[in-house]
Amino acid sequence: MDAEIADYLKTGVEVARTAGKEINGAFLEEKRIECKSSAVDLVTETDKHVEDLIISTLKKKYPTHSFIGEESTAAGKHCEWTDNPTWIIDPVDGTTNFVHSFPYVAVSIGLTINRQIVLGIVYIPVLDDLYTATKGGGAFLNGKKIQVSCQEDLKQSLLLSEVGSSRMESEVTIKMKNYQALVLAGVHGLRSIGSAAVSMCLVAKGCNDAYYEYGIHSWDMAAGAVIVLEAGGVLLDTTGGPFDLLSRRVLVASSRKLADSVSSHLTHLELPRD
Ligand code: LIP
Repeated sequence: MDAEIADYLKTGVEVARTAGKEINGAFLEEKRIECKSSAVDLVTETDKHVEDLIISTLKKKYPTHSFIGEESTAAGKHCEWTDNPTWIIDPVDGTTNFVHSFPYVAVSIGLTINRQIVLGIVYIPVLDDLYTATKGGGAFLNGKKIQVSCQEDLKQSLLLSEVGSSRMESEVTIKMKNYQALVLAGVHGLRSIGSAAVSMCLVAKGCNDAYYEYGIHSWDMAAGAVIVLEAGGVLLDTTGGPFDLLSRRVLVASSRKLADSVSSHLTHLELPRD
């Protein structure tokens, strides 16, 4: 691995672990909750504090780098993605899980250079599971190489998706229609665990075969995207076209064949870009 990327990875892992300690410390405590875009789009003090901690640590070490963070964007900072090295951060991916002390909560840190995702770190502090990947360097869970399943058959597959935080009837209707189409197509199961980053890592690890979601953001997907690719998976737009980090939608799968089968059952949602 390139020495510069190795240094970024080491720093990113250190800060993710520090952030994880903060999340674990607050996990069973009572949380002060605020709402963002909807009554079910939640944020806690921990989200804000952990994002500040991650960005200030990385900024100190890499003062010329750029940053996109979920909570800074929610607070009004423009989401500007350029060729400059850009850290894309979700301090607490799975905030609703965190609020309910449901353990799938992750620190998600991706780094893009020239708008290519070059590294991804997803740390689930409650489980002490650390997923990492660098472009061309493979994907790992707690230092052990991981690989997607070899599933190609929709009828033999276990899938993941989410209803998300929009409560617009037209969006919810399409999401439910998609669930119904896949269930009736005969999948083994369709799970929702409340975190895009964790969902992508479970596909990378091979214990789930595909995940798609509409309505998520670059910070939910950046790290998981490179982890799935480096584990041998495919990363696409939900239509089966090329993945676009700002498009608010994603489809990952163990194989192109399975991705195409999932995509063919979806009614697609167009969403405002990040
Ligand atoms: C969450 C995503 C999840 C989605 C939720 C939410 P957050 O991110 O990871 O997949 O369904 O609506 O966007 O807001 O907890 O960081």
